[in-house]
Amino acid sequence: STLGIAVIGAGRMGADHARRIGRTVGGARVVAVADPDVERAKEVAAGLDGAYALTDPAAAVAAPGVGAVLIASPAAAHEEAVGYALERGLPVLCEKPLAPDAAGALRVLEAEQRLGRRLVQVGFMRRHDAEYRQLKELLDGGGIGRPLFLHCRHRNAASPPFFTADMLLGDSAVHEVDAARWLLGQEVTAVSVFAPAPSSLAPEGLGDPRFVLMETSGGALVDVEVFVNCGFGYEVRCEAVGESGSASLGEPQALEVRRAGLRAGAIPQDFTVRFADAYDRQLRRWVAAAARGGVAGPDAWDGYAAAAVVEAAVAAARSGVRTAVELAERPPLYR
Ligand code: ISE
Repeated sequence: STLGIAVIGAGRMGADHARRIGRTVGGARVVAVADPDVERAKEVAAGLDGAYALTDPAAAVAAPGVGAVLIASPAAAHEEAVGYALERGLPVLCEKPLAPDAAGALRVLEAEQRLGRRLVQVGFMRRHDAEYRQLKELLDGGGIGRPLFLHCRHRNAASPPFFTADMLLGDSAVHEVDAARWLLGQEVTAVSVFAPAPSSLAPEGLGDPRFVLMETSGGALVDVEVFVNCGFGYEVRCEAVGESGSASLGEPQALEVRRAGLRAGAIPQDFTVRFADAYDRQLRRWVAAAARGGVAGPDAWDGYAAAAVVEAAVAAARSGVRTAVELAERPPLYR
């Protein structure tokens, strides 16, 4: 049978996920699309056979035939929408971040624990990317020895108009937080945030770019350049350095053309292109798991831990001081 999905949020990612469910992911169909802007919801629903548009997320979750919920609204609306799904015992794929702050994420953990099972998966799609998975396998297998450093770069061609300095950490750098926790199998214990003089080509007040330094429970260091108005394209790179080797991902993979004294290759402009396969795999695995009432990827604990690190990073960016990450005890449900 087909899993009916309510999509909450018809912005860029909501529209992208909904399209994937129609095209590349079998065993599921979109039943309802909710967005405060009903025209936007209608546009997304129009491309999907039998889906209808509405404004109220609670009504979308409660719609007949809905068996799972995909949340792609702005971060501040996630907690409420997750709540509607959990009230009905429905599996959730929630776009990152799970919540804008640790307290909100903690409330999601509490709600899930009251139910006694894990229903919430967070959309950290890099965990489904082929290169990231290879790096994870290499590290887990001890292929380069104990990891000492992760050197990460996170560059977007341009930030959307609604982007804020906090989002640079909470919406962009949060991916590096999750990737580091997952790749290393460690928690982040402290964060420092530095910045060069901001780029004159970035919107004023954004504080773009930034340099984030994370310390981990296993004694590794993770440095991250976050530059969301780099201008030239979308680039996510990571070099892991271990005691006996190093490994890098995200190196240019395009066809290389040599002509007139130059070497050239295309750079993807956007995350929906660079991580297209990862988004597909994430959805396919989630649909399969959701049909059985579970999750297949980063869970609410991962969402909470990332939110706690981001909160410390936001504080560190404001104060200019290295900030320790305060993490709650990991509940048995997530061990
Ligand atoms: C966006 O929300 C994402 O999740 C992208 O992966 C990230 O690269 C971008 O900076 C964020 O704004």
